[in-house]
Amino acid sequence: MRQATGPAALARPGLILGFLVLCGAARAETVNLSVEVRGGEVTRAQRVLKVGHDDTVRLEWRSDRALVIHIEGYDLSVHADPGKPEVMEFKAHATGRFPVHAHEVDPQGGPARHGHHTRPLLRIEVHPK
Ligand SMILES: [Cu+2]
Repeated sequence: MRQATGPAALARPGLILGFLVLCGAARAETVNLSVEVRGGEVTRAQRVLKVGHDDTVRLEWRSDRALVIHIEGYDLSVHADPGKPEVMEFKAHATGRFPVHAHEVDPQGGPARHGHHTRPLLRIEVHPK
């Protein structure tokens, strides 16, 4: 059978998938992201952060109040204070969808309340390449 060429061929899902697998396998990137938390919320555009499998993710957090920011699954956390950006760096070794929670810090200096009953601050999606 003759192979179709041109835009029609590119639109075939199998070809596109093959293309992504071939191109993505060798190159893990470093992804720099900056997230601003205001009043315990992020902008709509930052509610889902997408990265690729095995990328090195460098995530900078800014917050207008003291928070402990915690990525479920990866179990990473940072303590973000107003005027003091914190950077989280990790390799996205596991694919999937990972909720990120912001925990209020006790102003009295006690331990951060830690519950995951509330809506996550955002989600990180790690996509296969
Ligand atoms: Cu948590």
